[in-house]
Amino acid sequence: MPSDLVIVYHRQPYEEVEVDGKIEYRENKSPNGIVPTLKSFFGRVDKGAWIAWKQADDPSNPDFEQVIEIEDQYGDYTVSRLPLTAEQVTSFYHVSSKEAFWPILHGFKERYNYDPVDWPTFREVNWAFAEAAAAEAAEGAVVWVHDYNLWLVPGYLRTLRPDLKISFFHHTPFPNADIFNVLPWRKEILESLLACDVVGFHIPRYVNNFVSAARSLLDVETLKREKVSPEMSAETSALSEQSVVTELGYEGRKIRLQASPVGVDTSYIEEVVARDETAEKVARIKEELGDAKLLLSVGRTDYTKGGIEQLESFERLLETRPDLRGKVRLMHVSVAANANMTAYAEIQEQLESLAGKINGRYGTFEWQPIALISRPIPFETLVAYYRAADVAWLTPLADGMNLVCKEFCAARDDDDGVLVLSEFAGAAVELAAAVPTNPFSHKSMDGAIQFALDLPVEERRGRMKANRAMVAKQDIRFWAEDQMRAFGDTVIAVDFAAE
Ligand code: GDG
Repeated sequence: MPSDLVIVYHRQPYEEVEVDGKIEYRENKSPNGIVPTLKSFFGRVDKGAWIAWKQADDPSNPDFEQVIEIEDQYGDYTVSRLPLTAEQVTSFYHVSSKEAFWPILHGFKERYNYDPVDWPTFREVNWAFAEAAAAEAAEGAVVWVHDYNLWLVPGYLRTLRPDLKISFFHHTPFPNADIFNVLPWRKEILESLLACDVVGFHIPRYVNNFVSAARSLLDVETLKREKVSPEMSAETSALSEQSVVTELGYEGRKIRLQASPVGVDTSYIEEVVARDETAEKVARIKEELGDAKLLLSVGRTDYTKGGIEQLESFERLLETRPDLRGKVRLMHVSVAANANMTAYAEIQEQLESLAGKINGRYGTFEWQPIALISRPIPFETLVAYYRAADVAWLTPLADGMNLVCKEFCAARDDDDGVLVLSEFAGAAVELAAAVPTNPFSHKSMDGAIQFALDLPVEERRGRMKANRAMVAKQDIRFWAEDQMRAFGDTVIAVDFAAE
């Protein structure tokens, strides 16, 4: 049976585990993240489909079923697993996407590595995703494609199936023409995106940047521009915009541009917070801390996340504020998602060397200023650290959104804790009550962390209440609903209240 909603997302929507020689498909251990929200849409259609990839030694004869049927709490849906060789995965994902696109998307021209990109393989893999989506989609179905590693899917899909409604969401920033046009495949990528009905981004800045890139190369027309809502224009952020283009015309078609900030599952986080085990964990962490304050930083190991800049600022803090020695601890969680890539391995080494230097310079037998954690922490434990922290210190140089800051706020129903947030995280346009910091400036970085540590309790509460209200308002459901609404009435009715 063909599907009314097809989600194209490079990862599979469950964990595959082998039990007694048989493969079982299980829900991901932690219901945190966007995958469960995406799957929840399957409950609203007669039939859904998910397209992802799976590694195979011989893609023409894979040792697994390519299309499997799943029936779970979310509904009935098929999962198509495109068999890709290890070489194809490395080429399309680790090389083209991570070494060439990722640095450009985040504005790091100097890290852009063009030479190893194999464009024919990138096209081939994207074509395979498009073909698989076309095979599953019913007449007039919605196909929702995620992220830049699938940039060419909309264009191919439009050729294969002109009847479909295609939406594409970027989880990263989108740079302006000056930076985007470093990519030699710029025109092909933009033309593919303009084959969509809806192109989604986290915030208005990325939308306007996309328009700047499109305008530089193609004859696009701005059909509609709207004022940005107050919920997305905090003056404290470097990424705010006053107005945003919401409709473009290209080759006789209208393309809706939609800025919807991804949010977090506040109800799930609150449920974890309410558990007795969480309270016990928080108590243990606080006991361990004694009278020291906990600064918490969480993120993937990536040069975009500003980890080095943060450790350097922490070193200056200990240097200039001897009174804080023994009184603050920084827990820096930096987990490698792509440990085998040179750029990430380098950052990891730099973090380790800097943390070691600071601990060596200031630490004592009783007190180590930095705990550098490189292994993933279970989400429930992470929530306990969110609860125990005095300050969440998040300093990315560029970040599409940054969900950690929202998780931190969602976990603080005690209305305490201070969020220090980079002006260059997408979330900064929403969280006007965060303490803003500019990771490119020593003065700003050092000033913000000291300001946060010295903030009186009433002000902490006022800021946290305001941030929490925004995080609750623009949560994960708001995002999904907003993206779907962009299609107009024709599509899947969204009714979260009915859940
Ligand atoms: C991309 C964009 C955009 C981290 N450490 C642990 C752990 N995490 C979880 C956090 C959070 C997630 O990973 C990280 O999300 P972010 O949004 O902060 O960052 P990216 O991974 O770079 O995500 C980003 C996002 O897509 C969504 O569109 O916001 O800008 O770069 O949920 O909790 N989770 C666990 N242990 C850890 O040690 N369990």
